[in-house]
Amino acid sequence: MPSSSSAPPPKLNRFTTPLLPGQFSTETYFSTQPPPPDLQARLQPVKEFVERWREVEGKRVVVVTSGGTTVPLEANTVRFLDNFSAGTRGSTSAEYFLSHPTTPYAVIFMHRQHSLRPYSRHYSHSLNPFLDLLTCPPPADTDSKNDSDKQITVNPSKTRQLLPVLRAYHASHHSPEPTICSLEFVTVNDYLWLLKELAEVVKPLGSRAMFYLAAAVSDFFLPQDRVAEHKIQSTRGNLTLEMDQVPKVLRPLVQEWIPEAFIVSFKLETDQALLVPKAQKALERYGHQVVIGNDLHKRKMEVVLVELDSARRDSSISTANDTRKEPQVTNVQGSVGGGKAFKQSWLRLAELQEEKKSQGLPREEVEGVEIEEMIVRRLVERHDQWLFNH
Ligand code: PAZ
Repeated sequence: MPSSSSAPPPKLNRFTTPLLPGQFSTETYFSTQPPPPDLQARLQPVKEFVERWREVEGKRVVVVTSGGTTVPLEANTVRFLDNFSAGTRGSTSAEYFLSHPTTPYAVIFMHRQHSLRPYSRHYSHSLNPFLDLLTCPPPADTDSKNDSDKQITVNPSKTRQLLPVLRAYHASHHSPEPTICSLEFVTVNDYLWLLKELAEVVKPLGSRAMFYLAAAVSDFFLPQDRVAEHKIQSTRGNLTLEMDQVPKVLRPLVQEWIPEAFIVSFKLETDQALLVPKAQKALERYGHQVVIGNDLHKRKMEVVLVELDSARRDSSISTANDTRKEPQVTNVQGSVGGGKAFKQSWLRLAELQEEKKSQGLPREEVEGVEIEEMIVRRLVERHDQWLFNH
């Protein structure tokens, strides 16, 4: 078992990269860490969902991952480490995929238990409490036979906003042919196993499948044999944790499990200067299609899409200054394969607001726009291209 405390000699993974102590290859991980006990039963509805949509010619399916993973410190879990994410990005994006004007997707929504979900997210936040939607009947005689005394209705001032959300929720979740299917994870181990198995389930869709990996996944974990069974007692003094590295499953996802799919990953940073270089590095390393960089504090206002610029692969390209016009293209020195070029395009909420304003939308609608609408719109165009090329 890799662990820096026992300091075994470096092993090689299947790509012959030396593994440092405390690093797991994907193979070692899945052969030593047990799957969640009910994994296959949980996947069954997803298999049926994929089978149904596969028969609809041209229908696209997106796997959206959303929310943060936990790393439990105890098997009977009282304490755990968590990754930052409320599930806003994932649940909001899922809605825009479901309602895309020309190409509505079917969505497999793989999310952290109790994190935000499409449609219900509008009313689960403390800023918009669900109970404030309702009118409260006056206190009634509890013995009254008159049921109209006890009826609860939606406050008329809220129905205009609620109705389209409710309709979209019912159409996607409760129609005879639902367009969303959900799967929950809690721990990073649940997440990794679900992602691996989902890739196999979705594989028959080929290039019609997209992965939109917005979940915040822990980079570190505690191997099962080092997790305490019971609550760790404070009487034993201070607590020292030594965690191992989670394998980078993006590589096998892209290169082995489902190479035909269109794959989008996210990169979260707190130093904006790192966004583009780290996104480029991820693209070089894993060879997928798009990395979306977002800064923790500005993630609702702007994001950057970074892609390989295959048209300019070997040319020497200078950096443009204005990132708001044409996608900026930069050349990366010393990249794997040599001379790889990337293009980056910034998406900014202010631009979407301008667009809506120029279409004459009322002020409250302009103010309510979300950056995920732009992200999804752009990705659907890229997926069109991917399908055309394949
Ligand atoms: O769910 P949320 O809106 O609160 O946060 C979304 C996010 C910042 C976790 C997501 O956009 C993201 O960057 N996910 C990848 C995180 C990472 O680099 O592991």
